[in-house]
Amino acid sequence: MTTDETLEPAPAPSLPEPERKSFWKKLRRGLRMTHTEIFERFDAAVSGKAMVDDEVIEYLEESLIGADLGVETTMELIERLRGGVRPSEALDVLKLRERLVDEMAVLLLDAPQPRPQAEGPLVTLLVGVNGTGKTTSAAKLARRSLDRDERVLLAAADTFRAAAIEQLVLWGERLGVDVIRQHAGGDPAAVVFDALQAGRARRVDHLIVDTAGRLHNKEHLMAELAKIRRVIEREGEGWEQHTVLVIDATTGQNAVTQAREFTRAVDVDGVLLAKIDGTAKGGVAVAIARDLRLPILHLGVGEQPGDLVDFRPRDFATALLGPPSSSPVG
Ligand SMILES: Nc1nc2c(ncn2[C@@H]2O[C@H](COP(=O)(O)OP(=O)(O)O)[C@@H](O)[C@H]2O)c(=O)[nH]1
Ligand SMILES: [Mg+2]
Repeated sequence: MTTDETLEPAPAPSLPEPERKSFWKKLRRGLRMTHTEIFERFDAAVSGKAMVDDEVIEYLEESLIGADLGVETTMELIERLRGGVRPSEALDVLKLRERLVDEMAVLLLDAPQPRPQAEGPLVTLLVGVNGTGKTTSAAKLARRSLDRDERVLLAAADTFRAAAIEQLVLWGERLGVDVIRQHAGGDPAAVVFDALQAGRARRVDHLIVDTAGRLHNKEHLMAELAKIRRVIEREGEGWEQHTVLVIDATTGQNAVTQAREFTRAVDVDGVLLAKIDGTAKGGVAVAIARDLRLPILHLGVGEQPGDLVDFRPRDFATALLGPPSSSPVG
C-alpha cells in the first residue's frame, strides 16, 4: 500500500444510475430544511463582503451550531477550515463551501463505519423509543430488500398495542410481504420464535422485527429485548443478527441524549435516523456519529416506504454543505 492510499479514505462504492439519481434526489430533499437553515443565514451574513474574515467564520460557526452539528464538531470543522484559509484571502463563498464539504467528509469518515454485511440471511431488530419511526422504518427496509429481489418477512413484535400490530400488517399488505403476528399482549419473543421458523421454512433472506419502545419502563424493555435476542441466538443459527436503533431527528440534541441512554441499555450495531426531512437540525447525524461513536446506517427522508437512503459520509457532506451546483461524487 502506498502512502497516498493510507491517507485517502476509500470512497464508498458507486451506485449504478439511475439508482444514483434517485438517491441524490431523496438525500437532497431530506436535508433541505437543514441546508436552508445553515445557508440562508450565512449567505445573508456574508453578502457584500469581499474577504473571508473572522466575522464570516463566526457566522458560519453560528449557523452550524444552529443546525445541531454539536459544538465540538463545529469547532473542529472551523479549526480545519481556518487552517486552509490564508489571511485576507479573497472571499469565494463557493470555494469556502467546497472546503467545508471536504473537511466534513473527513470528520465523518473518521467516525465508526457500518460493518459489512455477511452472506446469508439477516434478522434486523428495530429498537427505539415510541414514535421515533420504527414501524415505518420496518416497511422501508422491507421495500429496500424487495427492490434487491430478496425474500422478506416482517415480525410484529410490538405486541403492546393492537394498533401497532395493525399498522405493520397494513404495510405488509401494501408491500406484499407477510407479517408474522400474534394477538395483542402476546409474548414478543414468541412472535420472533415463530418468525424465525417461518423464515427458515420459506428461505427468507431478510427478517425484519418491529419491537415496542417503552423507555419509561427501562427494566422491562431491556428484559424484553434480551429475551428476543436470546431466542434469535438459540433459534436463529445461520442468521446474522443486526440491531438497529431508530432515532427521531426532529428531537435535535434530545435525540443524542436518547441514543446515549438507549445504548447504555441495549447493544446496537448502528442508527437509522428517521424524519431528517422534518427538521432544520439534521446536523444531529454528525453529532451521533462523532460524539456517540455509533455508525449511522440510514436516513429516513419521508413517510413512504421508498423514503430511505443509506448514510454515505461524502454524499451527506455534499448535500448538507455543498454549493447548490454540487453533484454526487462517488
Ligand atoms: N417525515 C417523516 N415522517 C416519518 C419518518 N419515519 C416515520 N415517520 C412518521 O413518524 C410517525 C411515527 O412513526 P412509527 O413508525 O409509527 O413510529 P414507532 O412508534 O417507532 O413505530 C408516523 O406518523 C410516521 O409516518 C420519516 O423519515 N420522515
Ligand atoms: Mg411502532
